[in-house]
Amino acid sequence: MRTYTCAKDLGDLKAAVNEAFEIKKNRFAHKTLGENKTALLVFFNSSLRTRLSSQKAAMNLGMNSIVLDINHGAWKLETERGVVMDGDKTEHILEAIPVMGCYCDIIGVRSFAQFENKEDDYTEKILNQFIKYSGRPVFSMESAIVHPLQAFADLITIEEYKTKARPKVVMTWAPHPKALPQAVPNSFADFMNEADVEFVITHPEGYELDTQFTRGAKIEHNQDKALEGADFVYAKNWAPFRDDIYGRVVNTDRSWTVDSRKMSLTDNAYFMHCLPVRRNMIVSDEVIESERSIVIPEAANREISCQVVLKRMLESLS
Ligand code: AN0
Ligand code: CP
Repeated sequence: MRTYTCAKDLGDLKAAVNEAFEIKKNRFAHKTLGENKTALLVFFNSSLRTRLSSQKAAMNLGMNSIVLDINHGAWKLETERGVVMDGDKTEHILEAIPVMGCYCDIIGVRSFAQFENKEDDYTEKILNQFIKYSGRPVFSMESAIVHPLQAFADLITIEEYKTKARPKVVMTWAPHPKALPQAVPNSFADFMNEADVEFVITHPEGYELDTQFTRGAKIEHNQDKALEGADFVYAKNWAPFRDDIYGRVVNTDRSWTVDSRKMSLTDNAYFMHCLPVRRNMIVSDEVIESERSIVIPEAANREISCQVVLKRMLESLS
């Protein structure tokens, strides 16, 4: 595997989930595969789970890892080609990326959507430069429009907890005070569309996601109706994708918050969220603390999803 950005990169998803279960049974089974290999984890944005789970996954495979926080200690990077660099940016990303590639074997990149230019975000301008200029396999640790390590961990979690052959999975928009990227819902939709589930998306008007990710998924604007009979409720805020309101907060309607009444409409559903989550905006204290909340096992599976990806990248080296 040379790049990891979407469900398709995993090939047969069932096989990938089975590989994840095998790794989960014995996460040290391949502890020499990564011997003398180094993962460089580059963060342009904050992280708790991705930062820790990726290092842990690398360690389980016998790899070393180097974490680079671009905004804390590295030179300020220019990302536009052709600019006269007479401002506050000291180094160009076109030198920085190949230099980073010199010191490692695999690179993970976190670079959120900037909401300044939709085309820059939706062409994955930063991530694709890493793919093009680093000379290394590159995986997204949430880039502008995808978060495939999260979505794979979500799928593993659903496969672990499901009690029906084809569970109903409802992804619901929920309110948040700040503009958040579409990466998590995009990748979740990408994976659910490939998985054996009944997938429904619910959001207020104006919050339609890019159809390259939602594809044929059912969209129901009435949240109560969407939640009926759900086996899994996957809550997430995202800012609008639509051109005229791209990346703006146009709705903070707290009637969309997932609370006990909303959960009572479901078939005793499990509650999921990628975290970090703002309580009593996205989800009530009662729901996230309830015994049907699986946000912690979901986060734990981030180690496993990353380990499958690193393992496959290591296997493709040399
Ligand atoms: C980010 C987002 O919504 O994309 C990261 C989630 C994994 N969330 C925040 O910035 C709060
Ligand atoms: N879910 C997730 O990616 O969390 P972090 O932003 O803390 O890495």
